[in-house]
Amino acid sequence: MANSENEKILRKMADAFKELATTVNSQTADMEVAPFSRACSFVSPLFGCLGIAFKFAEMDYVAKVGDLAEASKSIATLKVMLDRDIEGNCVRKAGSHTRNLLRVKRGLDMVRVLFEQILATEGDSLKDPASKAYAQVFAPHHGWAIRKAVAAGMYALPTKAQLMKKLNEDEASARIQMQHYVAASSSVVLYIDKLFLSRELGIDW
Ligand code: 1PW
Repeated sequence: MANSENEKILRKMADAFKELATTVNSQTADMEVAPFSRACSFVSPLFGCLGIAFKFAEMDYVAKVGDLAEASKSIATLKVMLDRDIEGNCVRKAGSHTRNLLRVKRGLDMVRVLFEQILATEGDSLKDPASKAYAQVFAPHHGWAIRKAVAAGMYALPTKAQLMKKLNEDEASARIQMQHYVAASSSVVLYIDKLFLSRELGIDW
């Protein structure tokens, strides 16, 4: 059903990430927490469009983006945020900003792979694109129970046509916004990976 709340979800995501990517690519300024968490919040409604089975993914993502938005009130940049957790010896602690950032980054990356797969796949089913995105980004970090639940959720995904309708897009306009998000989010994801790796925090936990 068309829903005015869902108006231009893809465009908002694409525009917000294009702006972040411009900052990253300029290499002159550090990425700030506030615009980053704001851009991430534009991705949340997409999870909601993927069906009831992804409600848990949405809740987890929204909570973690909310933590980053809260952090942005007192911490200017992602770099400073990581450095504070390093100083506080709490990088990997459950609920730390750094740990939440790593999870949120995975969410962004999974959506990037999902869009890439949708763009490359014929047909109306989202099962293969979503399964591939999950397998590539999250599955290596999830235990058996979560992997099983996600696999079950793949059967409750909307079709591509249903998703387009929820997003208020036709296929042509959606493809363009997805391509923009794919390009922009990969710069942002790479930037975050480099932040972690330059501080020897690892990205595989
Ligand atoms: C687009 C196709 C749909 C695939 C959706 C896959 C979503 C997978 C995320 C499910 C997450 C819900 C369960 C929560 C898991 C947490 O244990 C975990 N969070 C994540 C994002 O991996 C770790 O969170 P923690 O321990 O740092 O709070």
